[in-house]
Amino acid sequence: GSGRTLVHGAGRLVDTVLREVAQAATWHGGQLRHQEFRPADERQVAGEADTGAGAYDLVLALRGTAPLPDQALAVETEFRRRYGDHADPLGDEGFVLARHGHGTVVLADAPAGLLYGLFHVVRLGESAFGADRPVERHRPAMRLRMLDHWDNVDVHHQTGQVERGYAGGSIFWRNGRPHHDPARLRAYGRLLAASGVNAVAVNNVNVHATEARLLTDRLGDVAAIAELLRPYGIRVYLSVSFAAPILLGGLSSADPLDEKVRAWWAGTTAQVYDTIPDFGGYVVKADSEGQPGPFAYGRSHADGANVLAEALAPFGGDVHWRAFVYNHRQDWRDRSTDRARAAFDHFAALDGQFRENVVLQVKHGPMDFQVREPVSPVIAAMPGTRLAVEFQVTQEYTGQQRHVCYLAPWWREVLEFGPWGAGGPTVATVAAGPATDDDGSAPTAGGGLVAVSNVGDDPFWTGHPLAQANLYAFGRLAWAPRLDPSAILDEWIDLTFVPSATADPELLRRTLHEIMDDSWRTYERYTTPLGVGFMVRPGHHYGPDVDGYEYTAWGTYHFADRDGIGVDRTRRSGTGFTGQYPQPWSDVYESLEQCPDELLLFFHHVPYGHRLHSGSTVIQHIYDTHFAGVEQVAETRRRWERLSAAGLVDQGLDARVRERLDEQLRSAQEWRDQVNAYFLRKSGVPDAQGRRIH
Ligand code: GCW
Repeated sequence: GSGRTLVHGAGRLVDTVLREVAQAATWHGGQLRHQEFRPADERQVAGEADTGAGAYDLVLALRGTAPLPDQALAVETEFRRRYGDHADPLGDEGFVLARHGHGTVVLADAPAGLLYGLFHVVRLGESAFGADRPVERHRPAMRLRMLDHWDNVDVHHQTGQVERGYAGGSIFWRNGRPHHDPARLRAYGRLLAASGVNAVAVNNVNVHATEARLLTDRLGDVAAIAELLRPYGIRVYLSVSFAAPILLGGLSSADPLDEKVRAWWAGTTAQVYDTIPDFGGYVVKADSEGQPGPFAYGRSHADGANVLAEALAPFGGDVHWRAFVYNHRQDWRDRSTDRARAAFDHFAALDGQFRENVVLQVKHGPMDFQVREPVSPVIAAMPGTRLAVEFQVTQEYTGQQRHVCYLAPWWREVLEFGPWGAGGPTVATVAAGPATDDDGSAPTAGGGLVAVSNVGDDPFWTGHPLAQANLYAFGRLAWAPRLDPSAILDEWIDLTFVPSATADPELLRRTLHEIMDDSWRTYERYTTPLGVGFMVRPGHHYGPDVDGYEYTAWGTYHFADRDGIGVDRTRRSGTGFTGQYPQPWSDVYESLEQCPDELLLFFHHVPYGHRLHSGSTVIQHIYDTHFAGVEQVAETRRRWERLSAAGLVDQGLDARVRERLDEQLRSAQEWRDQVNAYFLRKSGVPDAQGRRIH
């Protein structure tokens, strides 16, 4: 078409929509080709052929602003016919999309909806402007879709600037100051909004001395970030120290029941909202891995969370209180302490005691973002509490952005998991909260989906260029948890590589799928078997070390000896962790016969000769998967070579991916050799296929 676009409506985010359309010259073969931008008059972006009359190729309209342009009105009518009179509320972020005759129309109730609608049009590319499209309604499943940055303002002596960051320095902070690159931050906001993310916590949950001050005398730094992200509908959150009343307020205690402490939080929070009126709230890691918390005063996590929530409530803010609490001073001889049990043991009994604006933020697994874990039983245990589920986009335990590991297939599995069995509510529905009725009467009360960010100031954003797909997939799944990971990957490929502009789009698309679709399972094959986890080098967590954590105070993870391997977490003879699950999982995991293979060693200690459902023995499974995993990485590398020989990707990106694939292959071989050799020595059972074990 001519590329004529009409934007109808007003508001800060509508200005963003206008700017986006104005910059659209490069989108999808010029479908949104723009020549002129006239914000002052009718808010339209006109193509070359614009005569000021006739139909637009694209109309983006706010429903409340009468009179609606004709094309929008036609879609509005069809929308009402299709969804009935209760169809109205699209919410703050939802939109309606349709194509009629020659125009594609996006309708929304609020400016953010228009922005998401526009990004959806971009995602659809040329197909948004092809055949007619009946009215579709899009609304996010999760009200909150947040990224937590584990960024420090200062370079921390142990964990660097970004804790568990694999993409260079922080995008927010540099050398103790805000990172002064407004264009980059705006681009980040755009990237996040295009992926569906609407909130960001700007500092590490481990709050060190400098970072604690972001709450008070350095609040201006946070406001500056909020200012740059606001045009993309992104709200800012802050990780705060529970000891802030002492550290910053000069009080002698941080006891949540102390009146002076309450008053300090209330006053400090009021100042935050004076400076940042749309501030999202606080994220708190308390009594966890050395962070201060309410235990020091004999108070509960509910007491602790509620004092912050009370301070935030008048302004509509939330406190995200993390459930990642466990004893990190364990003794491996003590078989009763079980890190997997900890979050449930600490929190389940507190259900119903949290204020309404407390969100309990629960890691999706009971452990710590391992390559394979069951779903955390806490997710099923707190019906009276708003829960947010936390993922780790940053690849701490999944290859640290040196390995290709597309995590969406796993997240999708987690989100679709039914803690009460098939057919019941899923993890996604717990995080989303009670569904919004069609009449919009029940605002969703869930805590949403949160993930630890994998972005830094790296030119490719994420270190490994292919790790961008994880960021994108997180945002998409938080918006629509039932999306198919492979379809999400297609979207990402189209948006990132614009295959239609390359010589061999099919080769490009097929190869990226071959490399990425199964990469998480491949990673699992050459690293830790059957759900054991944690066989990593202590501290930085990269590369194999089978016994690295086995005898440390942080917990014991595989209990391998000459007879067998795995952690007995049964009620009958183990730590009793299986009892934290409702039925049917409580019994399924308890039972050696029913427990799924991939979690066998998470729940059971078995002899090496134990036969899996797959027919293989545990020891043979370990050998086979490690050999196979390395083969798959070698194949991945060959596939990329073919792409690169065909000249289908940008040179800089090609060089970066090749360097990472070389390292992935080296590392995978190291994993294979260390794990196989270790278990050959422990078990004395040779490989049935007689392969050489190094
Ligand atoms: O996985 C562990 C990480 C820590 C992190 C902690 C947490 C920010 O190794 O680096 O601390 O989880 O989630 O709090």
